[in-house]
Amino acid sequence: MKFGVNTLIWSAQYDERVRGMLPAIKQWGFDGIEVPAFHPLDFPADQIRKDCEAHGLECTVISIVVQGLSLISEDAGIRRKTRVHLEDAIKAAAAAGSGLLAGPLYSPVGYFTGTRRTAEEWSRAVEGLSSLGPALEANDVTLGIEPLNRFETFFLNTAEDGAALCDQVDHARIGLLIDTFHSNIEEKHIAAGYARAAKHLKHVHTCENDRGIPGSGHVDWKSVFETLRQIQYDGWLTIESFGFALGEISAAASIWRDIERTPDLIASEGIQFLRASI
Ligand code: LER
Ligand code: MN
Repeated sequence: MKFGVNTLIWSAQYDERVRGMLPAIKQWGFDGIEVPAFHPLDFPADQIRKDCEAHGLECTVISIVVQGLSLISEDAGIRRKTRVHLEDAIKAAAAAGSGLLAGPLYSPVGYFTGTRRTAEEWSRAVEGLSSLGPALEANDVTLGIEPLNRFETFFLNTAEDGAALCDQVDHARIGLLIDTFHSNIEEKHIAAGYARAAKHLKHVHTCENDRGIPGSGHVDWKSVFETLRQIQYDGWLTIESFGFALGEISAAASIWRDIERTPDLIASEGIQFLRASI
């Protein structure tokens, strides 16, 4: 297994603040960083690739479907633009040296229709995701679709539904990212969600129930790690959290206070806990 940390802990973009953290991230014991490519055409892929090489780090990439786009929209034009956005994100991930692009890649975080998911929306997601197959092959990238908790999306909340979606898409490069933070809200048992996702599991976000230091809250890590070992998961364990005062990013993640004494501690103490536990 490899250990990663998402740079949204320090900044909304890959910038000098993040670059300055790379020596510490390496020294704390991480194998790689996870960087956001929310706007793939403005993504500094070359810089990230070079910096990672220079510091002996690898990289994974997350993206979102930005406001105004949606793979499940009834508007075929919006769906087409969303596929282009996702293909650009796939290319950006590959250019940064990542073989993985993950995140809630179906509709924007915080987008709701006021009703539950419809069969039409489901079919559009299956069709839209399936259409990304050739771009994934051409760029040697794998997709990790992330279910989110009910307060962030209505479309995909559980590992069960994520696995059903991937069963229908049925593409070796299209699977799931399961995040303990969301699972803690939506699953009866977090570990059971990982067992259900097993066949499709491509990426794991190891987050405490409050997005604080992994190991400091009530996530049942012991059973999660037992299950990950049982299903022979061999991918990334990536700590994801968000700066405490990063404007739009903190707001999107509903971070309204200092979760820990410093953001750094989420990474530096979190990795110690993960390495000692797995
Ligand atoms: C958002 O809650 C989240 O978990 C992120 O991974 C989405 O990009
Ligand atoms: Mn996540």
